[in-house]
Amino acid sequence: VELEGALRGALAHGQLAVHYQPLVHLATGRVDGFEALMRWTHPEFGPVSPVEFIPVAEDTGLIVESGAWLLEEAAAQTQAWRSGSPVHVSVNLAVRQLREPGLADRVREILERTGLPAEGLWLEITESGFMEDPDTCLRTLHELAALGITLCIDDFGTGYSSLSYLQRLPVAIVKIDRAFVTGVGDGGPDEPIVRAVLAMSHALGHRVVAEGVETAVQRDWLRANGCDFGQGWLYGKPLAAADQTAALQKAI
Ligand code: G
Ligand code: G
Ligand code: MN
Ligand code: NA
Repeated sequence: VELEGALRGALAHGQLAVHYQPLVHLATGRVDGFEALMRWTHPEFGPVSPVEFIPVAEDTGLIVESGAWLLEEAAAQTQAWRSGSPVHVSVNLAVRQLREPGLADRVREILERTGLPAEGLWLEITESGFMEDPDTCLRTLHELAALGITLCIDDFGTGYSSLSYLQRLPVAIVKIDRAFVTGVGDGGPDEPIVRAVLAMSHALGHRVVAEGVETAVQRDWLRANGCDFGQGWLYGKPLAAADQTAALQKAI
């Protein structure tokens, strides 16, 4: 309850910020885009982890307003970057947002206002997201895909993974959870699983992002096994937009 009031205040008083983490095309080492992540710095208590405040924002419905704010901020920043290089931005969608009537219209309006083309926007959803209200969610996902937006399944392999979603949802990207990426390279225990996810995703025409890439050994294994993109501390931590602009100038 306390956190809820503080979060309302944060939204009203500009305490929320967007950080960006690079997502790299593994074959070339070039930055293909960024994941936008919400950050909150409380004037008294300092940084509050999204692990704490995102669930509160979801439960209270504040995620709808703060999520729309983040999407517009991230779209405007990315459109500014695109004058130099054709990057995309990937934004997390909470279940609550996905169930909001008129989400696709709202997203379309944000694209129009910021000038970001639909091809410059990826939206990440989790598998648990569409379990609650599959009909509404599926309809919304189809509307978003029809706009030309790229949809991603986030944290793949954890939670309520269902293989049928891989085929039934209009997604183009599968993001393999960091829990599995940690265990690849040097004969690590998760190599068979990651190989299988890559084969299955590619057979369905999806591209694959490995999350949480921290070492060159992991990167080399992922590249050798045909993974399309990597994201993680090896390439860069989430940082303010100004700090990522420099990263765009070079291949990693
Ligand atoms: O960035 P970090 O690892 O601290 O984020 C922790 C969790 O919070 C992750 O699961 C991430 O997806 C989620 N998260 C971060 N920013 C947003 C956001 O803007 N919207 C939603 N729905 N989740 C976010
Ligand atoms: O659930 P989601 O994938 O959106 O969460 C992304 C979160 O993962 C971010 O909060 C980010 O801080 C964290 N993260 C990103 N890269 C790495 C990494 O290489 N290692 C670890 N431990 N966490 C990471
Ligand atoms: Mn994500
Ligand atoms: Na993830």
